[in-house]
Amino acid sequence: PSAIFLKDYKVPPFLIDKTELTFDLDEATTIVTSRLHMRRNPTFGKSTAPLVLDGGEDVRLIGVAMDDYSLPPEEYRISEGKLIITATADKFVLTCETLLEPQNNTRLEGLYRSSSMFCTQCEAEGFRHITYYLDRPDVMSVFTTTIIADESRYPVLLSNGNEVERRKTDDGKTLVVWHDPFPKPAYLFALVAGDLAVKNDVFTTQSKREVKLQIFTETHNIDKVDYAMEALKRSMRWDEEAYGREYDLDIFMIVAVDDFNMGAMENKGLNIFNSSCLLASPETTTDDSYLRVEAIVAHEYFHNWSGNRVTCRDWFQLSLKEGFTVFRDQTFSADMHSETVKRVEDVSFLKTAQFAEDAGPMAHPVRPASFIEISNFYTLTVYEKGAEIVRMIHTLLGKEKFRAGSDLYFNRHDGQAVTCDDFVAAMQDASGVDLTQFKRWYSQAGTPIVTVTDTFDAETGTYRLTMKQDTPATPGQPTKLPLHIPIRVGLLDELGSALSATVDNVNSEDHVLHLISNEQVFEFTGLKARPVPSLLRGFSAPVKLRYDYTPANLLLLMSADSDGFNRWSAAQQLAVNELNTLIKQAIDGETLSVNSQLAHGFKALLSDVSLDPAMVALVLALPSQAYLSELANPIYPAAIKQARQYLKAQLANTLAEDFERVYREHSILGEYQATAEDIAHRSLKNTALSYWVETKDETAHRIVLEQFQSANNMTDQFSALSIAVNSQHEKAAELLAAFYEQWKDEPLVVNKWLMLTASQEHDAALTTVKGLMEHPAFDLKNPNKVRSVLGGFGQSMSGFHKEDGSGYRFLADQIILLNKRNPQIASRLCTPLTRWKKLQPELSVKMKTELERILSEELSKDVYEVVSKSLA
Ligand code: DPP
Ligand code: ZN
Repeated sequence: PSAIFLKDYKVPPFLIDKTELTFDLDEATTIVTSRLHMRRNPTFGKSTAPLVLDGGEDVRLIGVAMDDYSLPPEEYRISEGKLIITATADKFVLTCETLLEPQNNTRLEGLYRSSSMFCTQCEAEGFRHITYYLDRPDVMSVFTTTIIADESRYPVLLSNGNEVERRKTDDGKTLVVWHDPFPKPAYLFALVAGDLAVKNDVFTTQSKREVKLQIFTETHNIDKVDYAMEALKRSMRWDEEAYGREYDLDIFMIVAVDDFNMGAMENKGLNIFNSSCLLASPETTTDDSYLRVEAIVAHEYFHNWSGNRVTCRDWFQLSLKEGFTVFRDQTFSADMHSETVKRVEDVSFLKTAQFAEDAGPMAHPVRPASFIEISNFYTLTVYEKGAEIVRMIHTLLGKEKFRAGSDLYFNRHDGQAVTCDDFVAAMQDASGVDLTQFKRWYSQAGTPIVTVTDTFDAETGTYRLTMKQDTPATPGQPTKLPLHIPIRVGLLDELGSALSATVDNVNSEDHVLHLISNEQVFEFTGLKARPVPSLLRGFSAPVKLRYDYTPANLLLLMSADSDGFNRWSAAQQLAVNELNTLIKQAIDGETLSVNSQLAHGFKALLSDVSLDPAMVALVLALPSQAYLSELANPIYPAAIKQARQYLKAQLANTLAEDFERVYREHSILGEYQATAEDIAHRSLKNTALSYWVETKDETAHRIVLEQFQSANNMTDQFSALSIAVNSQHEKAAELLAAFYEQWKDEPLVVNKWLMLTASQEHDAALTTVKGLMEHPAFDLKNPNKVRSVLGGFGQSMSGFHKEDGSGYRFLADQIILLNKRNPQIASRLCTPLTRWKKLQPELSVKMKTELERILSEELSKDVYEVVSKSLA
């Protein structure tokens, strides 16, 4: 397989003004007829280039005609999946008839079956698995879609836009025609057919148009869509208020399907969702999942403007729509709940998973320069780091100018397929802020390290911060240029009060410093004593910050900083420092011991009733094994597990009474509500219980059982179960069995059970996961189940990182098995193996051996790209 390069981009030689599709649906063989109204693209220049249409090996061509002249076989050819027609007019209608086998489509790209329905997934390059087409986002076309199907099995027939016709055919089938007036790229095409239940609602837009809202699911799930419907209406309102963006069609539909490679898809007017990202009920859905449903409903809805009305010119520009839309959904969730809590959660995720990606063999710029398989670039870098770039632009411009920039962007480019440069240009033109150097964030991979040192001159009352930036080399980018890094800073006195200081003639308690060189000095004047700096407030840039804080500094920031995010950040730093000491002891085979300063901080926190319980819970959560692995070099998995368990038990024993008290204080009674307030109480209560149970106190152990049995919501029941499993509660196995019995008919709950079971930390973890693969609840065809079991397993230090390498071998076997069936999922499963270079030497060689074994197989482009780059 070979790479495609951004620098080779050329406008398409042909355009497709209108696309008329007819689907004669059948499980075994579906016939698709397309009529493409095509012409040569005037901006391509004079050309006699042949017409080359994208297709797939799974598309069988029945016939092709040009302006109703059936082409004989010598006038076209098919090569490497592409249909090539040499002689074409300047303007013509191309008719293609293709045959598909939806029930044999296990890749879940193009048209496929999920349970009893038909559905599609076309992003990024799935449309070519339906018919021959110019399958690239800069070819935008007006679609009319006719669906013919058997009414009794497929009463609901949906596509993009508005339904314009419905009638019976001569042979008794139903025929429905949908027309979408907005030109769109093929990746936004969708079709759904099934016997589905529907929930209806209405939204009145700011200009007083009524939009019909519909959510479709299989009948047994329709009682679980109320929350998504409310979230949709909140999203529609928010996008009007925050961005002035109104919905444009008369109908907006969402369909839930069980088998889906991604979370959800923003097809124009017809979003298709993985049911795990749409369905919610108190009994079956945890708080985390509620918030996820809300965020993803919002995300896909927001794409209607940032992605659909203004789309990407080519797939290198993916972050144009994804980074921006993630930023939009993050801000939305912050507005709906708590800004600080949301920020901590997002940053925590970024620093764990995106930083790891940026430090590994698949590191790539937010706007990649090349790829072998675009599906591999739906990454944390494109999404989450991309969102951080937009957030930094927001910081640099300020709220009003940012809004002016986004208005200009949408107005200037409505109906166009554009680039990240176009986005930045609109921001710059509307604000007058020079973003020339800033743009390097799009092209330079790797996480910058910002090292800060300071001095204080008592005589002049001047405090100086010296900042250095350095971005480590990444594959293909040995040297790096300095970035424009906005660093938000405040200063505290020794009691924790905010200090005003003057920087560049501006006096304030909070400054945004512009680090633009490799090294720079910033002067704060007007100070009486040496301050404690609160650096990188709100995580104003996606960098690794290094400053030598004393434990006392960190305790001060943790208890007193006016920036809520940095209070959390200080606690995390303190925990990381203590954990690193313990990890080192574990590696060296010493007895673990630490004089924990964190305990003092936690004690104060647990008694401060003025704090948001959700924030307290976040501060109490020790850095995850995954985050500690990201920080470590090399990674000693067993030492990380041991250190973390040790510190948790220490803190639990020191603060047992506090944890018990907090558990009881935050136990809320009454009906379940997914409000920020109730979620916060549950979160703190369950965090407190997770510590308390570590004391081996009998009451705590009894309470875990009671909560498991009497909980009236999944958050509390599942928390009790997780706590039992993670604390190796003597009844853990019994509870796991009981939970499965209780929920075996609810696939989404079973997925959580699979994940928890597969990620357990114990000696038999590998045996357990092998058992799960044979369990009746498992299904290799369903991506959610594969992710639960194999994704869960990849997190287990004891199972995955078994000393003899058998955990790696097991995962490699599964990747090889899935490689042909579902390349996208197989490729995702490779992620934990891409970290081999960072592992302790004995494990590293074993992991590498497995990667080499995978590479010796005949591989899909997806898996080939990840594995070959990992070994390079
Ligand atoms: N559906 C995926 C998302 O919204 C890809 N566009 O991020
Ligand atoms: Zn998206």
